[in-house]
Amino acid sequence: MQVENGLDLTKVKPYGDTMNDGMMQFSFTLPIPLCEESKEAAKQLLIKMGIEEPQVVSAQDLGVGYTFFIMYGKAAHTVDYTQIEVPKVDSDVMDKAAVEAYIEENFDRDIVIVGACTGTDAHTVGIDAIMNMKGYDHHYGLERYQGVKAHNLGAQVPNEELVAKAIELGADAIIVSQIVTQKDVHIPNMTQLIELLESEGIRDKVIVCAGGPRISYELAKELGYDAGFGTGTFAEDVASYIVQALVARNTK
Ligand code: B12
Repeated sequence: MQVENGLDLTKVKPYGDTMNDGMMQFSFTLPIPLCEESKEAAKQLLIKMGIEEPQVVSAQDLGVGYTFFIMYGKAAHTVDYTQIEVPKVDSDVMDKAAVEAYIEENFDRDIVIVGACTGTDAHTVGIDAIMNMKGYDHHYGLERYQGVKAHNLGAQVPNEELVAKAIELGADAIIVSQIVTQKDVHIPNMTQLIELLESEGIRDKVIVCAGGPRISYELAKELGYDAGFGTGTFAEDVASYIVQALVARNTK
């Protein structure tokens, strides 16, 4: 599958200066002091990772027996881009006005969405970006949508509190933000929410979505959620998904 500029989609390599040169940049820290031996260790690591001609571009002593490296090298491997299939949200993304029109056409009531950043996670900015009236990056949040009643419970919300609020408000959808993923802390927390919804007998009655910079659609599905949203998500992405999923489920 060759094309004019030398790109073969069945054998894609990183691009540095010229097509197929394979050049990549790496940055990482090794827990050893800055010296010639640690630079050699960094090179050997890259070689073991399948990188050819590794070069140390910058090595900085972090002052406590650690060294931070920036390295270049050539990737020996390629990927077959034509064979890649990524599970992702299967709905049309509508803008705010189109979502509002869709609600007007398909529902004779407001859609109730309850959201929170849950567990020990204190990062409010992600859920606020999606829900707050002022929105994020020129995209208004759900609170501003006609036909949506959005309730943002904030951060460090226990799953029990989120479920109780969703029941009290008769939520159509629960949206969860998880930003801290160190040591996979989000996995038991996200799983517990689904278990609580199941034990309350309402899992099938609500759309449940998760979002955050390290949340993929695939992970969310694996954990029992209806959809997952990663970086670069705006309110309209999740709003479009929710309203279309409700119609598909015939929840009017
Ligand atoms: C600001 C910040 C903080 C602030 C948070 C203030 C606040 N009120 O939110 C403070 C200082 C409190 C903080 C604390 C900590 N932080 Co902090 N923090 C950040 C920082 C710099 C920015 C996060 C942010 O606001 N991004 C902007 C928003 C808009 O982006 P977003 O969250 O990705 O959200 C978007 C999408 O992901 C998505 N999305 C997010 N949620 C949802 C939900 C739904 C339903 C949907 C549809 C979409 C969606 O849509 C949003 C818009 O596009 C990041 C580093 C970074 N640059 O990302 C670290 C970072 C997230 N923090 C980190 C850490 C480790 C911590 C601490 C544990 C540090 C510590 N040792 O104390 C504590 C945690 C405290 C706790 N209990 O949670 C790590 C997390 C690493 C990891 N893999 O888990 C990061 C990545 C920094 C790092 N590189 O180490 N932090």
